[in-house]
Amino acid sequence: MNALLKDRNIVVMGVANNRSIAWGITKSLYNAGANLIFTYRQERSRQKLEKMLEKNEIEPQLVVSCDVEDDDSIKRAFQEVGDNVGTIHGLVHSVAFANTDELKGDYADTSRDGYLLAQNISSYSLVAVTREVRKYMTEGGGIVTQTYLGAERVVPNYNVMGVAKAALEASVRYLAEDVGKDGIRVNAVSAGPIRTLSAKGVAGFNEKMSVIEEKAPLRRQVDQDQVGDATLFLLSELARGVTGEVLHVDSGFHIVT
Ligand code: NDP
Ligand code: N5H
Repeated sequence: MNALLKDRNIVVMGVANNRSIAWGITKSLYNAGANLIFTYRQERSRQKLEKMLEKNEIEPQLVVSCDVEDDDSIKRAFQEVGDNVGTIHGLVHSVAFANTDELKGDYADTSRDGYLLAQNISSYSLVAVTREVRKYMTEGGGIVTQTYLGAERVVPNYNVMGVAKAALEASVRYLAEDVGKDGIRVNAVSAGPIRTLSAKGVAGFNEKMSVIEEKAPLRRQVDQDQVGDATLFLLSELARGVTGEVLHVDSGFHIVT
């Protein structure tokens, strides 16, 4: 237990189950004293989340529906959060989506619809959400999103998602400039492979995991708790001088060849 986020109202988007990166983040933020607000898309995710919160004796401030494909849904969600908690001090964006059949084979075969879908949910959503949440971040604060090395390098199979993450990382920089004048910082965590619901069944995932143990400087897997603590750091005053940054939490894998 620490008090890095004591009395801070933080919105967490993207808990689907107890393997979600956003759930690892939830535990770190809760242990730092944050008041937590959650958004979910699927009813199944809401049910799982509420069970997990109960089991871990975490009392949420609010749980609201938010489909990031839909501007009205985003607007409604943040209005409801703002009406309930007043000031928001932080936001965790941990959502992405692409069609599974476009996460393999040639990137050149990506369809227009599939490209736009990945960009819409995985990248544009950060822009739309920042626009809404900043209205309630009247005391400054932090926004943190989740990205992957495939934004910077060609990682086989990551394909359309790599291009969406590249746009997401560029958005982090442009948004950081926009909201910096209001004392709001925008950063990303670039995590190594973690076995989650999204990662399940995608081609090449197991190989990507095993190479971390062989090649990364720390020679061990990355987990949700490590990403949680790095996200906590970026949301806290400890990172008050950090914005527009992509922080790798990948056992150092990105520095080796
Ligand atoms: P999860 O499957 O646990 O989480 C993905 C989340 O995205 C789900 O909660 C899902 O909600 C949500 N989501 C998808 N579409 C929408 C939408 N239209 N509106 C709102 N929410 C939506 O996987 P992860 O925890 O792995 O993924 C979280 C983030 O971490 C993603 O950005 C991912 O790219 C990133 N990441 C993951 C890595 C990994 O190895 N796992 C590595 C690096 C980055 P619902 O289920 O309710 O639809
Ligand atoms: C190089 C790799 C492995 C290959 C690429 C994986 C990319 C995964 C990202 C997206 C988010 C996965 C995805 O959209 C899956 C969906 O098509 C199907 N799944 C679902 O609908 C589930 C039920 C819901 C909960 O999922 C979502 N997203 O809503 C990358 C890996 C080494 C690292 C990795 C897995 C990165 C990443 O960005 O997630």
